[in-house]
Amino acid sequence: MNKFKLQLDELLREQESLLSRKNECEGRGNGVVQRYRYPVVTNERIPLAWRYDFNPETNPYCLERIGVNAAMNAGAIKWKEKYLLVVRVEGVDRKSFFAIAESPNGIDNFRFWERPITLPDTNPAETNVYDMRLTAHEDGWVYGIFCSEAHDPAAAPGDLSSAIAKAGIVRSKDLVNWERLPDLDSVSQQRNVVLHPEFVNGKYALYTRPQDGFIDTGNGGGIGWALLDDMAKPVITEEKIIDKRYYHTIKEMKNGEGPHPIKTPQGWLHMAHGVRGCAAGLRYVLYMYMTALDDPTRLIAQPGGYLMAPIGEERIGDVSNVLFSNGWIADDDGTVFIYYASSDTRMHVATSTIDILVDYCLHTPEDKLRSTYSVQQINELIDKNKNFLVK
Ligand code: M1P
Repeated sequence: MNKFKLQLDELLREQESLLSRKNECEGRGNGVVQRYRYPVVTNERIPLAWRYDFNPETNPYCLERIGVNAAMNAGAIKWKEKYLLVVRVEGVDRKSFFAIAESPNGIDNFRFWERPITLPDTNPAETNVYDMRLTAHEDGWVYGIFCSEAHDPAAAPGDLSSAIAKAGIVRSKDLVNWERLPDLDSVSQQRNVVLHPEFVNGKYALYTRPQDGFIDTGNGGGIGWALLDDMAKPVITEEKIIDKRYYHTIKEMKNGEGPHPIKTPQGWLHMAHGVRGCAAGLRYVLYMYMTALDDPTRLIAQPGGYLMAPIGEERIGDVSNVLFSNGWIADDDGTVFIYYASSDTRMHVATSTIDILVDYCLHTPEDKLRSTYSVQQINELIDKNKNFLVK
């Protein structure tokens, strides 16, 4: 056998053993979520046909021709009994695009469809696209809302970093063919925009994240809410903040809605990311909150602190100290698959149940915003526990 074929076979074998490796639950943890040991999608799992030229005449050294840097921030949906991630794949050229990886059980064996998603190219200024949230809306379409980024046309000469973030919108009925709708029209920049799955007062409802600049949210006070008459004419006329940021909390600097909320008998269950600054830079964690069924803008539960923060190898990557989630799947039996990326590098899964997440939201003490109240909450728990001490 020639050398080229040996090398290619070896690459295929190595990748297959990675793709087919069974994932393992890491144990009970704090009881709320169970992490799984191995990442579910990484740059190494990107199909070799996307990266290698398989022709020995044009690739005599069997070199990778198109490198992939990261596979992260995936939207998620259950589709024809399969667990699908719309992964943000980032090339070594720093451009991101979307590609669907599919698993039979939600925790391992994620394999990419034959080709990445080809988005309709409607705006020549659009340079980068990322972080798609999927919503199977009650109108019958599956919508994908993502960040569409362009160089700021008003940037001073020589300023090659200033950028503009907008919400791009696509919809599909088969997840293969995507119709591009106009970008969301908003007075501020927007990232982390998410479509609510139901009509609210006959309108489409969006979770927004108004921001003054490309990085800083500035006056944008937190996660917002806006109603639209028509997804094909998406203009924000009014926006209100429903989940605010506060001083000295996990979301002091920024926050953003994760995937669309899950409907439960007790209310809408939300997951979001919160960002604070520290000497090591920005720290991104995942947190939860709940809103009322009859008014998805009314907060009914705000468990204090984070649900998940980066641990172990999750803490290290391209942008270290980051957990980010824009996809989860609630199964009919109540299992919730939380898909999250660590440090802008790789995708993981953790599981929980709707009942446990609701219990977590309704019974975790709120952040009362001062150390003295934190001690008070612990003392209250100790007092309560006195009658139940196990000898
Ligand atoms: O690098 C961390 C994250 O930063 C941005 O999120 P946010 O707008 O909330 O700060 C996004 O670029 C996201 O993709 C990235 O994971």
